[in-house]
Amino acid sequence: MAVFQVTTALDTGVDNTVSDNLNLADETLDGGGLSLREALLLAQATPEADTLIFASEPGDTFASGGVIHLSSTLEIWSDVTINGDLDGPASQI
Ligand SMILES: [Ca+2]
Ligand SMILES: [Ca+2]
Repeated sequence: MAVFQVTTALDTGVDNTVSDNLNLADETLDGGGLSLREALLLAQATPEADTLIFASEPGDTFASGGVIHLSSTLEIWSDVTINGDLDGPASQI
């Protein structure tokens, strides 16, 4: 299982696409960081179940929550957990 950390709320331009070689470093370094779409596509390219988390330390994109405006539908076709609960299960965030 791999964990992919989403670091940008962008879903446009190069953050809306992944290259054919599906390389984490390439997708992290293009555009504003690793987008939800990039992380999802990378996760779905692995044979095992993976988890997506969101960068939420102080100073990170999602430190105070955040909204990702998707430019098109996200399709999920493999076992991926999207953990968008930034501060644990006791809150409503
Ligand atoms: Ca990117
Ligand atoms: Ca990209």
